[in-house]
Amino acid sequence: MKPIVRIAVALLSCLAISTGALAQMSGGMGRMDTDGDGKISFAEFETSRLAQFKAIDTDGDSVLTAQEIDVWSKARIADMTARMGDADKAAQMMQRRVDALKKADTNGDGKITLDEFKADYAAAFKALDANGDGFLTADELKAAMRP
Ligand SMILES: [Ca+2]
Ligand SMILES: [Ca+2]
Ligand SMILES: [Ca+2]
Repeated sequence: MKPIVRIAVALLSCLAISTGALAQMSGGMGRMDTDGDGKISFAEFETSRLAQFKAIDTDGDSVLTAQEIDVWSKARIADMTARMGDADKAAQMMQRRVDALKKADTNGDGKITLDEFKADYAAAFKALDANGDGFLTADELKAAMRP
């Protein structure tokens, strides 16, 4: 798998809210396919990414600080632990999500601005959209999951 695709998959796993499993998402396309046409448009992808940004950006200044990410990740770990009953696994899964998120910090100042975040998910979408038609299909997501 190309590194950019791996990052994109890690990002996508941030979005599969119920289990974090891409497998589940490619089956039901998760919550991103809001119009239910069986594929994810960039607008749907973007809506979902921006919702996540907003959820992490608790002070609403359009910058994600390490502290905000830390607070978010701890809350998600607690959430997932309650659901899965496995604190280690929850912590591991969140670590991957946080690592993927932090890759968006392209200027390395330890903060993720909205611009950095947007550039990151635009690249992720492009990497996943194998045939370049502007939509992510279940097949493309499945292909990205294959090692
Ligand atoms: Ca759709
Ligand atoms: Ca903030
Ligand atoms: Ca930055």
